[in-house]
Amino acid sequence: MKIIEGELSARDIRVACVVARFNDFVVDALLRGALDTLRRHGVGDKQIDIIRVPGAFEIPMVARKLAASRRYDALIALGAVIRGQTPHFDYVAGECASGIARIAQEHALPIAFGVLTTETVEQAMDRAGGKAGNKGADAALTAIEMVNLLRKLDA
Ligand code: INI
Repeated sequence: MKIIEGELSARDIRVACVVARFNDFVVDALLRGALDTLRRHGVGDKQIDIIRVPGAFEIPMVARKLAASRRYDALIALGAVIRGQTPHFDYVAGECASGIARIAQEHALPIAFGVLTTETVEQAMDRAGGKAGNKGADAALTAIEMVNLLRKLDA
């Protein structure tokens, strides 16, 4: 039996974080978590670009452009869509998630989904460094693992 899985070492990977400005009090904490995880796994600051967009709805368009550039081994999408704040929740969250999934598949590029979709601000804070961990950090780990897994599968 052969088990193939991605390592968590990341010295030679190039990553872009696509970061929504909407709900920045939550998203900044996700970004801190992602950057901390990338650095702890050996990714230097020169290997990381941060691209800011207005809201989660805009993430897929920028992700598509970055994917097409072939400059990055992985993207990390960070945002927070909070239902209590908008009747647009389902549109914004749905378009963001399906757009990211589509682009990742079309380009065979790992795009880690660090976009929170929660009912309340409190639930979002819990997942951005509070009692439920930091989903930005989790997304960074996923990105690293997927880069290494795809490299193994290509080798
Ligand atoms: N964008 C978010 O990232 N999170 C939200 O909770 C949100 N709400 O509540 O509406 C949100 N809206 C903005 C949206 O992403 C676009 O930037 C906007 O519609 C302009 O296209």
